[in-house]
Amino acid sequence: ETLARVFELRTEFTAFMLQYKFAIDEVLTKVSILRDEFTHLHHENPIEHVTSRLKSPESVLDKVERKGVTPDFDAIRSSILDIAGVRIICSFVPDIYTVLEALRRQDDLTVLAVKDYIAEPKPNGYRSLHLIVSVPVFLSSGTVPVTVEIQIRTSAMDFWASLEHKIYYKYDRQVPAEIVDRLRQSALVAAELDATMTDLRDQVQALDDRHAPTSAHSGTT
Ligand code: 0O2
Repeated sequence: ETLARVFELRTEFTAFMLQYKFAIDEVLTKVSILRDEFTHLHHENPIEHVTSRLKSPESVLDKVERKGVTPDFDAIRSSILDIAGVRIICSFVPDIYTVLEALRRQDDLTVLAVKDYIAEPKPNGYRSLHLIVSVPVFLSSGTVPVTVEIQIRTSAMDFWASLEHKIYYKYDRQVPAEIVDRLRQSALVAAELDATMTDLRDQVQALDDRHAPTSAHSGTT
């Protein structure tokens, strides 16, 4: 009987995790369509690249324990909101908000929460825009809403965050003060780089606009 329960739980867990995988697939399709549309119709693309990850079962259970969540599927579903994660990397900070607005306009995607760590960086210097969204996943048994965390950041923010993440886990979440300090400093440098790059882009765009052909016939020969 215990063995039967183990198999039952395993099937339930597989079904649980699969829903998050499908939700990632849905969001990736949406982002890929947006990206193609921007490239082909607007001749500019705010999306540099996109990655995704499904939290590992160990990592989900670790978070369940850390947050003191009741270990049942419904409680996990409503408390752990980043089991499915999609990360969108943009070149420039304003692009992040362009992508946010484009996602908000999608009828079948509900933005449940926005955390703007760009307007208000974390004390350690972390910057990114986080969205918690709900997307419908169409299963043979019916449609279920599934939560996905979408992180939107620039390449500079991503560079910083990936190094900080490695350091954080290398020191088992107990990073020495001196390193924390240097990371905070380097986050400021990354923010400065973002600001300079946006300025440069605006300058180049202004130049392009001035030199843009005014004649309706230009470029047709
Ligand atoms: P991984 O390995 O990326 O999955 P909580 O998720 O409940 O602990 P909260 O406020 O709900 O906290 O989530 P928040 O702040 O939106 O952060 C969730 C994810 O954002 C993290 O997932 C990281 O991916 C990223 N993140 C948040 N803060 C930092 C930070 O200070 N440094 C870096 N590098 N990433 C951060 P996980 O599960 O921690 O990690």
